[in-house]
Amino acid sequence: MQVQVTRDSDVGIITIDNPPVNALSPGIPEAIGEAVEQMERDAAVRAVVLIGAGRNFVAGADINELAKVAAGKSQRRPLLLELIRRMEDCSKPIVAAIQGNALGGGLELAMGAHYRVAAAGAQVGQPEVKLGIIPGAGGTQRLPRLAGVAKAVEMCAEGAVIKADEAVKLGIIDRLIEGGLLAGAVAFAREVVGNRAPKTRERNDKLGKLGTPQQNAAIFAAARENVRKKQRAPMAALAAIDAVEAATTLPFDESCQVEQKLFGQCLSSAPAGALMHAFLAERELAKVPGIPKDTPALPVQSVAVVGAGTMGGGIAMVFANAGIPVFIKDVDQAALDRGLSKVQNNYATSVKRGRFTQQFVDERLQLIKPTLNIGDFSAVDLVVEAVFEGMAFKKEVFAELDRVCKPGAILATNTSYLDIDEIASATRRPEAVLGLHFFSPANVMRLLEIVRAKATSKEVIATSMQLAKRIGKVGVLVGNCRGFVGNRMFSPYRREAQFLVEEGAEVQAVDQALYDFGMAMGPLSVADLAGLDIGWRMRKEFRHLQKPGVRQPLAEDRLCEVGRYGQKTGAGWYKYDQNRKAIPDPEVAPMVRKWAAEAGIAQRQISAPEIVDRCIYAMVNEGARILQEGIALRAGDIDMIYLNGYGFPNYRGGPMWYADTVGLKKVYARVSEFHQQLGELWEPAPLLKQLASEGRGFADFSREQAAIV
Ligand code: 3H9
Repeated sequence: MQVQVTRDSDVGIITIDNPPVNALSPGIPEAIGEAVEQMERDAAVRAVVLIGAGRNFVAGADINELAKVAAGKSQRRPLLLELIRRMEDCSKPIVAAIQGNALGGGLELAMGAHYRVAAAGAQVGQPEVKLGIIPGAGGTQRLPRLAGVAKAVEMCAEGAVIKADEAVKLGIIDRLIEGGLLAGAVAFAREVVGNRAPKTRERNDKLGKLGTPQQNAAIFAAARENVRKKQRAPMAALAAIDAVEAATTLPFDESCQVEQKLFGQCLSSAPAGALMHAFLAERELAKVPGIPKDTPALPVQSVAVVGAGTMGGGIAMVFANAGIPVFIKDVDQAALDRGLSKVQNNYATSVKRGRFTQQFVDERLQLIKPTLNIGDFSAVDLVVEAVFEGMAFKKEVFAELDRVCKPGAILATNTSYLDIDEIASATRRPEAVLGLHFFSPANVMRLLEIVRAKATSKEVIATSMQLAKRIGKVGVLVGNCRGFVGNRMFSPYRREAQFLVEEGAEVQAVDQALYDFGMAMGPLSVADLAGLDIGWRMRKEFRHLQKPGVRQPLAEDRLCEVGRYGQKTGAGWYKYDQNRKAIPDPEVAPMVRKWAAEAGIAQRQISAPEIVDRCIYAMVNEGARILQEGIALRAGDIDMIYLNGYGFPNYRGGPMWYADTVGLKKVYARVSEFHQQLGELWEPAPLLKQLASEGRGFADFSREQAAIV
């Protein structure tokens, strides 16, 4: 039974029991409604407690179900609005007892109760906007009545959750319960028996006077300005503000209709589909065929990092921030000192910005232990190698680590593109070797590619997946190939950005088109930030692998040849001032035109939509190959890599989701067109061709693959 009814003498108890988080899945609202009716009829019941089983009260409407509605695959909306009104109309006081999270529909349900009590550590919020929707069961109407207009606008438009003690101050929660929540809630319910049970929808004192909209006008104006500034696709946030505003200008029933209409509009919008996909895809990551959740993980109580450069230092900070002691080693004292001083500077900036307290930082720094002696690694559980990219050197490091580290210690490499199997071959423990590919700056970026080599054991993978969570990263399991998933797809994206400039597009036009598409930064600005010389060196190293006759990007190599490596040399695609602010450089276009003319590349006008299609579809076409090869387990995994590591707009769901929403028939047609115009680099991936002809999407393919496994 997902909703249980019991009694503690004169107090009826309704328990919602729908693991893992008591989401209001189909059938649950109906069952709560029946339980309320039963309480109403039971003469022995004088008050009611509504509580969730397990760690949470209710985490909201069922996102799996809402995602189906957003995708047009279901019409069924959660039947919450009527239930909440029915609860409010109950003649016996209902007390919502909140532990863990009361979010979205969960908070809306609690606001339909006459009182709310909470355990310490509980939190409440209306995070719907993060899913591209707004509260759809009266949340925008009842929250301002409890918390006041300004706070309700903020909570509904920004989606942040708040802790129980703040919720008490705001009037959302009536009392914090110390000790057992249920017993405390039952006692509270007895206290309020006989009181006139306040209906939230009738509590108008915090709304301002109805019919005098100017009272709150400044709050709404500031909120709108704020979300437009902070969010690239603020549709849901603006709708949430409109809905709260309606609460202050219209009678309850009418303003509820405004909320319903806006909720419906948001729910059928593309951003809602994309953001719900992102929520669910992130949770899917932990599901790895053949590695069940109960696969024993190895303990990771101490870590070591080889290499105190920018990457190594950042990685050491990640472990220290999670409370895990970490050695950091480099070849000489000077390198170690440089690395540590960077770490200290990073922490100092975090303190200045209010992200960490000085005490937190002092404690973290205590956990970072610099050393020149690899012998110190003999007892650690995990080593992450972050030395410069070069196979021969990496193999030497791994052979030494293998000699020094205890049996069973995991040896990970942070390489961005080298073959992990070959690195593992330098050890006698290939089962304990894998890639842990952090993204720069490692202490900030959420993404961690967990690269599985041929021999990597299930336990080592399970350990790494759990460790990713522990250190606050989104861990995505990927297969071993050049560039893994992220960089392998980024390479054609970057290649096309360069080609476009070589064919006549302005540098700024390329960046602007992709920024307007939603990317955090344009590809050429990203290249300047990362350093153009990295690709230049790599191209030189792998020149022997290039197919003769296939077009290669030339502009960045030439820019490097004239000393323009990007931000680090003050010039690349752009010029940079002393604050590293990009300034368009009139010298670049003539240089590129000259190189293009020498290479015989015809010049033409290129539109913004073509820029986007060229760059994004190049990425998607490679993604299709990655998916077919099994290098990524699901299309959603690729999307998670792009949302968390490459600045892809979350409201577009990731490159594979975006392609599905465009329709693979269309994507394939465009890729085929580019293939004809631009040659073999654009050969359509077989999977793209197949799915397009079958009228299916990458998500369908991933679902089928999962079913086969
Ligand atoms: C809404 O309420 C609309 C309303 O206004 C009314 C409309 C009429 N549904 O995150 P975790 C699953 S919109 C379905 O890893 P944690 C999740 O998929 C909703 N499933 O745990 C995962 O499944 P699995 C507004 C859900 O402890 C498992 O629970 N609410 C839902 O790190 C564990 O999740 C929100 O946006 C859901 N609502 O964090 C809150 N929530 O085990 C969304 C979770 O198969 N939820 N699951 O992988 C959260 O923020 C976090 O899950 C929470 C727990 C903080 C609750």
